[in-house]
Amino acid sequence: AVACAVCSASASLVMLNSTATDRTLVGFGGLSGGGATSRLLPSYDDDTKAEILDYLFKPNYGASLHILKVEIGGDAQSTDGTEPSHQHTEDDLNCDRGYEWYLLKEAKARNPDILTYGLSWAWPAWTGNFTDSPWNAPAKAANYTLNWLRCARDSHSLDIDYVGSWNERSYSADYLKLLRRELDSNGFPSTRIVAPDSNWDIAGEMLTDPELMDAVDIVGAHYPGMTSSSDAIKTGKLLAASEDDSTFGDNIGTGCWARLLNRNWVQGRMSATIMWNLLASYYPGLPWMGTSFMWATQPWSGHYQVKSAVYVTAHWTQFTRPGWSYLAVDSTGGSGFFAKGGTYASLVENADGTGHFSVVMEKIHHDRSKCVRPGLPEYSVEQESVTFRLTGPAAATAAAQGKLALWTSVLRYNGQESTLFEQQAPIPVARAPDGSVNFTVTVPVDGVFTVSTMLTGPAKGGVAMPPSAAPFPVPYSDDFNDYPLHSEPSYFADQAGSWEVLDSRDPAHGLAMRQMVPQKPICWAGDYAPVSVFGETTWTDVNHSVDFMIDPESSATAAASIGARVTGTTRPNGVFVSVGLDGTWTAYYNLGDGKSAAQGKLPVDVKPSQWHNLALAVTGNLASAWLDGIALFENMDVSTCNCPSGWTAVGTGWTYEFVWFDNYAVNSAT
Ligand code: 147
Ligand code: CA
Repeated sequence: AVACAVCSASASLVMLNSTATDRTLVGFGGLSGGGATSRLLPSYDDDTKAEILDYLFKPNYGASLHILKVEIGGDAQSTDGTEPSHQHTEDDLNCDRGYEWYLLKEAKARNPDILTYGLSWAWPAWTGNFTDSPWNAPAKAANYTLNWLRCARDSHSLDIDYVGSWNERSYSADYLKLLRRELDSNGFPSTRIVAPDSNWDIAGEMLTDPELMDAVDIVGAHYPGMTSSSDAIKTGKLLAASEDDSTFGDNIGTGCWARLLNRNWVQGRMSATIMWNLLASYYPGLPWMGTSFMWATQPWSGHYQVKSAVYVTAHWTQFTRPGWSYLAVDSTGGSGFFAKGGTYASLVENADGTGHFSVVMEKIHHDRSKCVRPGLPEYSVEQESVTFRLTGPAAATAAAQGKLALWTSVLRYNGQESTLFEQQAPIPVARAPDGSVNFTVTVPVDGVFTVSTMLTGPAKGGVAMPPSAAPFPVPYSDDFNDYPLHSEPSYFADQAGSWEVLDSRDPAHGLAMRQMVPQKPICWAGDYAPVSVFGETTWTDVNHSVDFMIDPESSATAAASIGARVTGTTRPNGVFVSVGLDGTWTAYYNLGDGKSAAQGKLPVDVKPSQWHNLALAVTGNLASAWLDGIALFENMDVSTCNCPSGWTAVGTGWTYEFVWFDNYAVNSAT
């Protein structure tokens, strides 16, 4: 142990040598997508959207994120829904679909230095030459990815910093090398590749394949459990937890996150950590609800929630910047473990140790920092007085200022109030005879503290509480006539397939929403047939109707469907009825099991290009459905559905078809 001259005998001594610079900080960020996790955000009013985006992205305000990672929409289910592709088909190109462009631009508007990163979960079928993998047609897949970057640059003035390959699926060295060459020869030399967005295994191949080594700039692994591999470290590349957390956003989730933010560096030498997901703006009832910095699930009420992770993240993001250098994990470096548990990680502005200096400490109790995955080995923490001995250029900076900023958070549980990102009186500092600067801090259990030379700048922003939560407004109707072309109409949460607003060319209908995906994509989750859900997962008794038109480009198996009490994503349960070009109707309770509950002949012919109306009402155990006002069945017992409540839904039957919907009306829902 090092002798402690200036501190009390009971304090531990920690050395912070600001010349012991190590790897570069990439940054701390959030992930929108993988998938459809920001789906409801665009439907909020503009002022509320601005408030939410400020909490996430505005510098010196809230989470002040360094990195925004987004999904490159692939027309297939990617956890909480589908995100639309910029190329549904090889001939198609549209640079305005979805909400990720919006989010990227809003993030950049608040912080021009925010780093941006795109990654595919699913791919349109054509990108893999209609096989099950994009790696079967690397040239097509690379051009598809390049087109997304061109959309970003040419339509949205966004220079994307990082691009990945295929989320948590196989990587292809051929693809990664080709992508690097294509990026370089097509005007994207500064867009860097992160791979493989799964585990560390690619590192071994990088060590034996120089071209692959050159192609990959950052080795990114998911849920790495704070550890990387020796091969990954041997590559010399920056390492990232390019997706992490996924833990429900209460204070335990925030504890998980705080632990990761320090220990991904201290234990695994990762210099980026990205939370899945950025914003819980998807319907409660979908998978992984609320594993996010904030919740925004009610555009109709304006209600949203700011979680403790927003301000805890500020301890890192507001006191460091991408490009700063970590101090080494070493007893004479500047990052490591405290004697009584917990960690500290130091960063300096410049690689020579000059400029600003910050040290972030966390002492979250093991049981209150568990993430959803992977398991967390036992450790213990105790309150501890720590004397830090700062040396090198940062000591001179601190001494010249005469003080260091101290900001604290202490997470509390069981209804007790936490302190979140509170500015304390600065710590007075002076040079010791040996030139060092010494300061003592008592770090409590469940505390997150930052000490920094940044005396000004960081701030705790926020606005008054938003309105309270309220039920979805019923009756509700939408004629889709007031949306931009190619946009997604409010509240429809596509779970397979992808709908967008287009001109129906029928003056009686004007704009309507059309299912756009021509065949099953290269899926990430195993989609079945297009289906989009709507409303509240708590709805039991509903009466709703929709106009539909089967597009003349559809196949003979095309159908239009409507559902109630729907739960699930790719193969949902619920009470569904489909009417098809084959002249029959079918009632069924699961989209994927191939079973029908009842069938019959249609009372009127359904032909392509004709508009019809389909209505479904479910009350108690009884369901009724109508086509153009004529009953298909009435008061049918649906108790064997085992679907007590859920969203409403529309769909295209059992195959990928182009089906239009208009005048959607929820007449009643409770
Ligand atoms: C990740 C996905 O990349 C995200 O889109 C989202 O689904 C997230 C939810 O936690 O999970 O996928 C994973 C799925 C399983 C594991 C890791 C990541 N796993 O079992 O280790
Ligand atoms: Ca219309």
